[in-house]
Amino acid sequence: MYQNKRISLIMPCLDEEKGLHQIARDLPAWVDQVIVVDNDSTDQTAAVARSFGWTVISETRRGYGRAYKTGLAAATGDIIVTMDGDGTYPRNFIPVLLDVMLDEDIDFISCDRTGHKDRPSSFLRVFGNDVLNVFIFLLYWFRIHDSQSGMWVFKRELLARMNLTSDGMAFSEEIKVEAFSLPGVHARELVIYYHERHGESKLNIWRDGFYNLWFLFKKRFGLLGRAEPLIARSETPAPTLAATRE
Ligand SMILES: Nc1nc2c(ncn2[C@@H]2O[C@H](COP(=O)(O)OP(=O)(O)O)[C@@H](O)[C@H]2O)c(=O)[nH]1
Ligand SMILES: [Mg+2]
Repeated sequence: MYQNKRISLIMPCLDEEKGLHQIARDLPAWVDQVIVVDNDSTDQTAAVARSFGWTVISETRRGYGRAYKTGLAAATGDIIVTMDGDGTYPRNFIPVLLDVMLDEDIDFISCDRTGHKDRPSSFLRVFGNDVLNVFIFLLYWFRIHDSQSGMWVFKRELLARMNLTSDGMAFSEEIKVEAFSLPGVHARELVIYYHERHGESKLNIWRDGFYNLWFLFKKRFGLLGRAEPLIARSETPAPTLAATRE
């Protein structure tokens, strides 16, 4: 619990046993629920996650977005935090992000890696991210600096209103497009640190880059239809009174 809110952490994982060890070392103890969505990893990802007392969901259908949809549907916290299982996103930023979220009544925070000068990223990745950011602006009319970031902090109740169709890497931009476009939702980007990765990236820069660009067009022009919401509206909790930190 943090400030009387239950916190769920969701991580899609494909061969991330090393990253999970690193995450477990400095994950705040007050995170109530940790869900690892595994896709038949060939290393000890599932066993390592269980050894920390975390919930492992085995998803047979491949894909980053598919894993997220399964994990998010199983989350029970009031607030959801997401990150890769590779250890790149900063666990010690979680309380800061939650403080900002609760103090400023933000519904969705997207973490921005682009302010970090030592960001371990190739030119192609930065360029591809920038191209996608520009197209998001042209197609959806909101400005974002890191459309491909995998760390988000948001109120679980938003899932009842989001149209999340992507099973692949485009899920990351899609959840932001939804959050920043939904009427009445206060969405913000905040800068975070970002660390070197353990293990190999599953991103295929050219294939995923072009696919994610094409995805933005398809979604904008209504070619993707509507997906079932991940949670029912009735599941959303009643508003709670502001409370003190645990
Ligand atoms: N369960 C599952 N996780 C995936 C899949 N593809 C990627 N991931 C995980 O999603 C996260 C993001 O992928 P990553 O390779 O780090 O992408 P990058 O951050 O863009 O280099 C990592 O924790 C991966 O292990 C998948 O098909 N299934
Ligand atoms: Mg990663």
